[in-house]
Amino acid sequence: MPRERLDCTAQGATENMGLYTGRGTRMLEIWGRKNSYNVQKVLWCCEELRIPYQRHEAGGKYGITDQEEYLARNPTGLVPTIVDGDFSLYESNTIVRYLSARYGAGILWPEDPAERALADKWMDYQLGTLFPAFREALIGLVRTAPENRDPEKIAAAVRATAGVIPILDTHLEDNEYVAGSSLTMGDVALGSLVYRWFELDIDRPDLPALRAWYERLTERPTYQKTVMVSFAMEDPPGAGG
Ligand SMILES: N[C@@H](CCC(=O)N[C@@H](CS)C(=O)NCC(=O)O)C(=O)O
Repeated sequence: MPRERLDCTAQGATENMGLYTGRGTRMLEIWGRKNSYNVQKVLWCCEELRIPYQRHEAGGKYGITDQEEYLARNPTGLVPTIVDGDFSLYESNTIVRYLSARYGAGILWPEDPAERALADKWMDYQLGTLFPAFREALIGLVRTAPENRDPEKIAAAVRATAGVIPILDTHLEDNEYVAGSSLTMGDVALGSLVYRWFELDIDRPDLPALRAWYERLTERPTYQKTVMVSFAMEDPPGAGG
């Protein structure tokens, strides 16, 4: 992905070297629009670990993702994609795992195998259970103009989500964060999707433990900066999500 051939706009790299022990002075590069819930996982992860990064607009109205150079890095044509030195990667949860393992061992990446498996399990729950249930509501309410929405599809997705999200609530009754007493990559994978579930105008069951966890997340400046931002449709037909 030769950068000079891509029309991408760097979006303010963080300056904090913090915990980052990356290769030389090369900065992590992230491709993806900041209103994408999958891109937000990666941005939030970087902020938590104080990894300096440079973000380039891609996806939605910014395009780029259908260019040959982009597709060579990420043949799905979706965002996010990262480049870390010579290494490039796509799939947001995999990226979060990679960054956590490489730059956040003992922080977002639990060193205890059982604790790590718990974080992993909740990442898989996000991708394999929660998102499939919620998907049509997200597409309908965020990415579709009001006049083109299918209310029945949206309602079915809202009901399906209400059927699976109590699993997370029950787990959080005895756990401050999904893998125990501190924030891990498991929370990072869930946080941007759950933000949308709480913020969209939909019916929600009352789930006190989930709400308490969510409120803990909202207190973190890193979450406020990367996730608690507008995910609204930009230019119809929309590029939110
Ligand atoms: N499984 C992929 C899904 C990526 C995905 O669906 N990204 C959406 C944004 S949330 C996307 O690229 N949509 C098309 C676009 O923005 O142009 C991941 O987790 O990275």
